[in-house]
Amino acid sequence: MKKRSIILLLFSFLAGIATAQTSFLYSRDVAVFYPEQFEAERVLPSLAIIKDLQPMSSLPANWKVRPKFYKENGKNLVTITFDSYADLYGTGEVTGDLKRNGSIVKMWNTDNYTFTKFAGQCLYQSHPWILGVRKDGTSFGIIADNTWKQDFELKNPITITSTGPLPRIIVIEKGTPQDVIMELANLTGKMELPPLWALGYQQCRYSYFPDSRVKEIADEFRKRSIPCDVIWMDIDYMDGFRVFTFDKKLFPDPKSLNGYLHDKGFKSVYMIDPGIKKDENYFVYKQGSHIDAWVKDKNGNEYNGNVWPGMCAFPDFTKPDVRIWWSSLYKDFMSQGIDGVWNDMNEPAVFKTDSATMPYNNIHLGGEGLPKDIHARYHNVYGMLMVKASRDGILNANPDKRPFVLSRANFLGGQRYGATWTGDNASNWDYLRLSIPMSINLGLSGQPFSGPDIGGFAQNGEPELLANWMAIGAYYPFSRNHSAKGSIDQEPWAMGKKVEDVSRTAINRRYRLLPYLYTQFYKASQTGLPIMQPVFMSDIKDTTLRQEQECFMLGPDLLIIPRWSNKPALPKGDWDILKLEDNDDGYQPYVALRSGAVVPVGKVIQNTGEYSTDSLTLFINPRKDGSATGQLYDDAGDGFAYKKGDYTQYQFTASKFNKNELKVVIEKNEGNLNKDLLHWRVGYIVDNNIIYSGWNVGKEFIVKMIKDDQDGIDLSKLKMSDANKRENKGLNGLFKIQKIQIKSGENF
Ligand code: MIG
Repeated sequence: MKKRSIILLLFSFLAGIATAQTSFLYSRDVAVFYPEQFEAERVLPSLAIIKDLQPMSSLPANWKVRPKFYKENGKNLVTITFDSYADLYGTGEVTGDLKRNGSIVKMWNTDNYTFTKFAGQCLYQSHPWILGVRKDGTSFGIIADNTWKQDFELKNPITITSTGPLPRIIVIEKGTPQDVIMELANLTGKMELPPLWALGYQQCRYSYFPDSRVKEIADEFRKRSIPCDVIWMDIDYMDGFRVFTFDKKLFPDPKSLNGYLHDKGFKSVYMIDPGIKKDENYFVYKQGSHIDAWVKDKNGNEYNGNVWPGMCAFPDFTKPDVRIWWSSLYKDFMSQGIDGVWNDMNEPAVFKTDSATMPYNNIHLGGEGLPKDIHARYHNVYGMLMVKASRDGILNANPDKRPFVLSRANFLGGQRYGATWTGDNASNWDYLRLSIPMSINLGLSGQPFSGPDIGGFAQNGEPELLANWMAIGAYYPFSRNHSAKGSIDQEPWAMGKKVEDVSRTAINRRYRLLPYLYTQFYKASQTGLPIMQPVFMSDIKDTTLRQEQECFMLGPDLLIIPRWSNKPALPKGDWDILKLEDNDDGYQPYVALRSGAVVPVGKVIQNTGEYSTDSLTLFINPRKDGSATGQLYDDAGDGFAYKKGDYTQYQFTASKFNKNELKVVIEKNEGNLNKDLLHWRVGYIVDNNIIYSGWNVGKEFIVKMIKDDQDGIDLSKLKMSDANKRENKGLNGLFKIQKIQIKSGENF
């Protein structure tokens, strides 16, 4: 096809005129496919894709993964046949196994308490995205660029059923899964670098109140020397669940409460829901009504639905003026000394309905290119548009600070606006196991910043579970303990000394790993690569790793092996186990260091306010030839000066010096930040023990290398706990596929 005719075709899609199915290359490795009779005005503009997908050239004849679009029984279908073998991943945060072949995923944001509704096939976020990894590691990615409800059947061929119009399909072809994910980030955007404090350990429950209880919790952390950065305020701080207000009795002076927390090195995060109480005397309802902010019912009247505050109106976040107004509400709110915001219930969840949300034929007015359309079209992006407006508001309120928003609902590309947690899990082993593939698949879907409620939300936990969950919880990108109203306490100390000690050790480890972890966050913000990675990414040609979902990688250099993992599939090669404490408590996962890696580790601190990159230990696992490399990213930990070059990136390089010596060099290879030279030492492993060099202040260091005689992880030598003998039904056994009943009138 000639360029001109492609452009003509494209013009006619945008004008909504029926055309023949067409395809083109957007870039060398990205193909775009439009169906015949593409209904552009019902699908575009895309809220996921940030690039204008103009044709570069026609599709080469040997392009492998190609969709077919068709209609059958009034349904809009896409089928995609792929090679004879590919392992499928992605599709967001849903339940089930890491490897998603054979599963069904419904793209429909759903408030899904304990994940049991709709057979667990849809949760709070939708990512119409599949990553396919072939035997040889070459990989493809598929985006079904559509916000309407779509069902993905992950067989060969893949079948995508849209309950709205047909999507356009974007296919990425690359040599590795990592390259596919980076291209996904190029198309859908990246996470902005969060403030350092958001990487700290965080404590939540539904809810800490009154304010004296919040202080008590904060004091306990400091008294017990358990590091913690954030205390969270759930809905009970509000006056009758009216967002942007404070209960006069329980939280009479939020500013002084936040000041108290700040003095002790804590940040505070407060919840904001989308449901606005229908109350003529409530300023948010009054202002919103004044600007005609509310989502409309099918007759064009204000829609009301029941949530925590009772009858509520819901901001129509598709309207640009509503987003601006919503942003403006954060100004006074944040001035109370609030550090971050938690957007919940933004699927949007509506009580007393069969669908768990608002009627599909409600009306959103749109604007600035977004057309007026029904809720069915905008449902999946309601949360994303809300968190975008929230982020803008927080940034306007505090322009010199990096915003932090945690959102329950979101959509493909939503990493641009906020982090996420995986919603209402439960305090039992199945959910602990499930949390790992859930966060990994979120990372493989573009969202690197996620984690579950550590300890479990619903139900009462018990000490063994909490100890094991805290031990692994130190390695989730988002590390927060949270529990439901009515459930027993599960702060680190709530279940006795043993759990408290295990928790302290685990959290100490997280804080020691911060130099490495923050570097991984920086890389994720630059490349889109996940922070919590599947084990198979450590060796993409080794197909025995493709189903491993108990162990995971933290960045490319650390392999995390939970003590309860059962015969895990581990990568080959010479991995060193980092013995981080003198005494093994039996709960801390094994942390293995990749051959050829240098990982910077800091000191134990009580919160990120005490963070410093002075006195680093560089853990080194040199290859047989003595070579190893690593990086450290360093900046002020907050603010935006780093965007103007006020940061430092160090490169660590080890090489064989003499026969029994290793030379380690530190170079500043990027950034203008003039920090004092690092004070550092080297730690390397011999016979399972770490040998430390003395401290050094130079740029170069020679250490005696005693022969490293380890040769790969000998699993039989790793001591696993008895927890792996617990009944393990497999993750899919937990959520049996049931027929989904949707009442007539609710379907579309
Ligand atoms: O209907 O705000 O997932 O984390 O504690 C429950 C109360 C509403 C659901 C969230 C949960 C939060 C809870 N919320």
